[in-house]
Amino acid sequence: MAKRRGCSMTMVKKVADSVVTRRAFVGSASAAAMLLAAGCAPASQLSETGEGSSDVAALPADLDESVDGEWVPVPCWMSCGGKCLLKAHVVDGIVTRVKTDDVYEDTLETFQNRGCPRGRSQRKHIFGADRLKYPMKRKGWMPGGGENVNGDLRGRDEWERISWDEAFDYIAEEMRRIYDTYGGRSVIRANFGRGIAGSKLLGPLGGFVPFEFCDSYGTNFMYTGNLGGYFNHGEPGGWSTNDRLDLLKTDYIIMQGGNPAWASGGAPMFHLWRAKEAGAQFVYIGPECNLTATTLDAKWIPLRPGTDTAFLLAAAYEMLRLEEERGDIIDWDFLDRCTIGFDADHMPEGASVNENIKDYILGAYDNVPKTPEWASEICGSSVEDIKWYAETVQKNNKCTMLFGYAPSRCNGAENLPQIMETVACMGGHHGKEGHACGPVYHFWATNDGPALVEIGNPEPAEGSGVAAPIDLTPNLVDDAILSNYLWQAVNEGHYTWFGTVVDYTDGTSLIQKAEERDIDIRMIWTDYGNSLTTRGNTNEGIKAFRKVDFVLTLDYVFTPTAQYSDIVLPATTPWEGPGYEDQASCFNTHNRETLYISRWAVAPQFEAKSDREIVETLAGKLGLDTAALFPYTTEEMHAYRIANATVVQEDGETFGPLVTITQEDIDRLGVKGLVPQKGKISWDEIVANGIYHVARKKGDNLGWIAYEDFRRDPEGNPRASASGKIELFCQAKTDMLDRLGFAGESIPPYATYLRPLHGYEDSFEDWASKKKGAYPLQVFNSHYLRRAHSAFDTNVWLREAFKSPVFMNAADAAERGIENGDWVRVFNESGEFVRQASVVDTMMPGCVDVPHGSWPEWSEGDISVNGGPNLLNDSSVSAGAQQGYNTVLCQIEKYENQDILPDAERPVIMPGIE
Ligand SMILES: Nc1nc2c(c(=O)[nH]1)N[C@H]1C(S)=C(S)[C@@H](COP(=O)(O)OP(=O)(O)OC[C@H]3O[C@@H](n4cnc5c(=O)[nH]c(N)nc54)[C@H](O)[C@@H]3O)O[C@H]1N2
Ligand SMILES: Nc1nc2c(c(=O)[nH]1)N[C@H]1C(S)=C(S)[C@@H](COP(=O)(O)OP(=O)(O)OC[C@H]3O[C@@H](n4cnc5c(=O)[nH]c(N)nc54)[C@H](O)[C@@H]3O)O[C@H]1N2
Ligand SMILES: [Mo]
Repeated sequence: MAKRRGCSMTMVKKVADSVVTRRAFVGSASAAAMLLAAGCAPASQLSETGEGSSDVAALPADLDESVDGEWVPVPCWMSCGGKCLLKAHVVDGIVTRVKTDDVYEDTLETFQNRGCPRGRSQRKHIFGADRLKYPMKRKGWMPGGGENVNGDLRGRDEWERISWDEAFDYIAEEMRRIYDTYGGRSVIRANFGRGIAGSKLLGPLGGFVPFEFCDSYGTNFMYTGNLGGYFNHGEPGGWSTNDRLDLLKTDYIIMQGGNPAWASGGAPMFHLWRAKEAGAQFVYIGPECNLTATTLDAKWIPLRPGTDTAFLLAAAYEMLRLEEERGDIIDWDFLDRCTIGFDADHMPEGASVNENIKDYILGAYDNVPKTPEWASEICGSSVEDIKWYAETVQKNNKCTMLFGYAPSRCNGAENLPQIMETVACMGGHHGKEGHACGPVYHFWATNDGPALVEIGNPEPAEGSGVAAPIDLTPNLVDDAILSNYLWQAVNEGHYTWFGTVVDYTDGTSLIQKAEERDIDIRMIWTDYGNSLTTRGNTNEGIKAFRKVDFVLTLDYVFTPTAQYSDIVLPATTPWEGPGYEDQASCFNTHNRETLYISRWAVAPQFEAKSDREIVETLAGKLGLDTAALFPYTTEEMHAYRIANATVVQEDGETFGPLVTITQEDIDRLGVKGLVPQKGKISWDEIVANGIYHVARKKGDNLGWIAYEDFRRDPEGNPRASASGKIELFCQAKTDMLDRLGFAGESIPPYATYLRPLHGYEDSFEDWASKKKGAYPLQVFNSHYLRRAHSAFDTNVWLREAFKSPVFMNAADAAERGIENGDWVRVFNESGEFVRQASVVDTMMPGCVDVPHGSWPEWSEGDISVNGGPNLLNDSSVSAGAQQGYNTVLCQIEKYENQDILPDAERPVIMPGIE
């Protein structure tokens, strides 16, 4: 095999850390060839030098931790919704070990922010053998459109290594042509808005078509502000819950969806465990008794995916019945003062219908009382459990009701945020010690409230003599496309426009009247995203990728999105620098009490360049004013963020500088734009520690009881809803859904049951006689331990630790002759893939979990192995324009070939020929 070009011994040493298991790389010659073709070095090539040993134990002696080195706080930045502290032990520019938070004592005051398996194996990702190493071009593609494109070859073409100069020339030439001929409306940026390319290149060039995204927060994203509940966490929030110390005062912690043991950043399991020690009883409602539920010894109430609204309607019915029977169940005072629309006596002015939720629940409008028996048939929870739940959430119990967002990532979940509130308000579970209702999600899960310490803006200090940055036009195009329709819009040249979804500051809907528009997409730009894996309907996505003139991807690894691109550029990770500008995602305050100050630990690997350098070079070539776009170096930006960080003061309310800066520091750092200031920790100390933790104590002045002021004085502290109250009747919701027009008919302003497309009822050919249909199993997609979405899927350590299975119930498996570990075909009308069955007793019969984010890989000919759940997803949208990830149906059968090796035992190969 040819020696690697342009690769010095130091470079080889840098990848010596790429521990690749022997088994993982006893690959076929063709697999190795594919890796090479994709700009990645296979392990065999590493061992050629004698240095890239293939076993952890065989790390060269000079990589031993006992050798002097430095522990550098490094970012753990993938999109799991949280942050933990990571430190890399660096010796001569090589990372030898990784550890996690040992800066603070692991006490109730300053719990440790300990890394998960993904964080701890991050170096296997950054220095992995599958890391992209140099720019690559698809052989069949040339700039110019038309015959030069050979779009059909995308995904199965050959690749060639090109120089950076060649890459920049090709890209600039093609982008100039596309922007000149078709303008910004012809360019899609297929990610979630992270990274700098949007604001510093595509925006100023003439804009780009973003995709509108409701799929993470589900229906909570659309109108929580209109309901009266929104709380801004710096990302679209939802309802607010109380802080972690208040959890110690609650009697019942009721989780409906959610799985922090797998999928919440920060330390929610620590906080939940403390609550358990303090005597809280746990309840878990969902299709699986998952790791969170079993760890906390929760009472499990099984419930089918997409049926939470039915369950909660019946709970409300039962609460009304109990109130009638014995009284003292419903918090009438809270309903009366703080909500509108519960009954005929509390209707808002200008209501479009003279109806209310109470009478709907009792069956006044459709002759269907929403009894536990009615709901049980749909949601699968027993009548007994529904009744038990209703009795438990009554006003005299201190309840913390925590909702995951998986239940709202369902078709037909439009009314879920509202019925959840209806039940919470009936029990009065807002604004009091020990009572709360809201999400268990991302970094604020189980420890909500305003941040107590925050990173600053990357701007010089006022009075330092260095000019502040100018405001940039972020985007010139008002053509947001619904993410579900993105691929169809490309393929059909047509889409339904409705503007932007929500106002981030107060959570109210911005949706405008839907309008049919033509669109002609010519270029797909991808940085910081893996849309061919993570967007619905992968097969439609492949068609879209094949249709356009040009696809460009910037990433560290050869993702499926890269595989279907024309030029792929190797980006640096935030562990490499200087040059990584998008540090916001690495520094953000998480868990309100902690702030991370991480930095780069090693030089850029191989030929990788930072996103910033790539964008800056292209901006220059395309005639933009780079000095205005990039006024500061990344080192300066890093220093400004630290200098501008703020922390809560002794009064518990005001904020002051976090870091003390002396003139000596400024002289030593050599950064212009800093001025001396007095803070709580020295520059050197925070930079060495990598973390600052605001200590909490029981009874301190930093606690947070959500909606406490509102509960006390709703008129004096109105919410962002039209009435200022919590709207159990929300005209704005109905008006917004009407403007969208996706429902076909108007949905009432109170919470009704909407039969979900591809939900449980649709699993029957005939609902009345209960005859099952061709796709009888309900699929949900957990956010899995092995990955952060699609990231880390090729990480060899994580592959070994966590397979990529489909979890199914033992009875469903037995019925199909399937045993644990068998390869099975998972299929429906949209697509199919093969995975190993993991047969469990913790899953509700009829439900299967296909963990989200696995890379579709076509090593079994036409059928994908491990294929992502989005192969099963059609592009349908629900009334609220939701991507119904957890309302998908499938069938499963034993696969004919049982000789497939689990991916941990195969080479890391790229998704290939379709
Ligand atoms: N390890 C890991 N962590 C992550 C991520 C990741 O990719 N990997 N992604 C991060 C991001 S961006 C997000 S959005 C969050 C997602 O966080 P969540 O939405 O909380 O996570 P999921 O794993 O989708 O769902 C959690 C549980 O909800 C239950 N469930 C599924 N459908 C339903 C339903 O319809 N009703 C009810 N009651 N329960 C249901 C399932 O039992 C599942 O275990 O995770 C974040 N954290
Ligand atoms: N079927 C199904 N689909 C889902 C979900 C589901 O539950 N089911 N969940 C949805 C949710 S909640 C979410 S949030 C989305 C997430 O969807 P995505 O954001 O597309 O998912 P990621 O896998 O996080 O993609 C990030 C990519 O960016 C790369 N990257 C990371 N940092 C950088 C950087 O600094 N520069 C560059 N150039 N690249 C970088 C990573 O290597 C990775 O390939 O997926 C959604 N898709
Ligand atoms: Mo998400």
